[in-house]
Amino acid sequence: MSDAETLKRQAAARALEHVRSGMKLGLGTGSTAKHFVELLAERVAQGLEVVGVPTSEATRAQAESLDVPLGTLDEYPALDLVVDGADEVGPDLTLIKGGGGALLREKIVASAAAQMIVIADASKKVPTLGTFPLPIEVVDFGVAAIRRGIEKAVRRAGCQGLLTLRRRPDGHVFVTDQGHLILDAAFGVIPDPAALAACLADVPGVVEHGLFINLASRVILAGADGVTVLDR
Ligand code: ABF
Repeated sequence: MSDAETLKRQAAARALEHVRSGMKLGLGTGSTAKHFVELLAERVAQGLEVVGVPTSEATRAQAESLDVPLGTLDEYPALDLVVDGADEVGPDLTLIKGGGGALLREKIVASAAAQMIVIADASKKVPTLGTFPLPIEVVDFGVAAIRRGIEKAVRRAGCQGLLTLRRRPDGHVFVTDQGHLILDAAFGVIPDPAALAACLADVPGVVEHGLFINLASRVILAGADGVTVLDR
């Protein structure tokens, strides 16, 4: 396992310490969350009783293949805990998420959970959000007009930058699990995440964005010098 994967696994292992039998658990998406699901499956095989609610079809497939019992958010609308990754962790545990394209389900699941623990390698911690392009999920109608609406709105929050329609490695347009498209916004710096979130919420056609504000209660970062826990 590479050094980076080892760090992700360390963060995932620390998060697993928060899991108790009987919990309803949101299961995140991405390479770090994948480690968590693998470790969770080992505990389930040893008798831990949990129900997982996956945040993506990819995580559902992984969890199913490892025999982690699953349910839906309709069956379990109040979750005890969600463990998920992030693309950037900023001040006050504000996050950029959605690099994996699952931000909409991730945010719905996080909002349904009593606690959200984010796991990441320490490189994800930043003094100011925005180096990682902000994913903005939009409907599949009038994307050029939605893009113009976003460009206009974000200026009110002091942001500007190129919006790129996300594509898959094979060149086809990326479509989310909910059938939407993603515009990745390269702002460089997001001076006021809450103001930006409010501006984006006003744009017709924007379904959701990757700014997670006041959702993460704990961030577990694994770095070369050990594991750091940040609480909000
Ligand atoms: C999900 O996976 C996303 O919200 C985030 O975009 C990404 C992080 O992936 P990784 O753990 O692979 O860096 O959590």
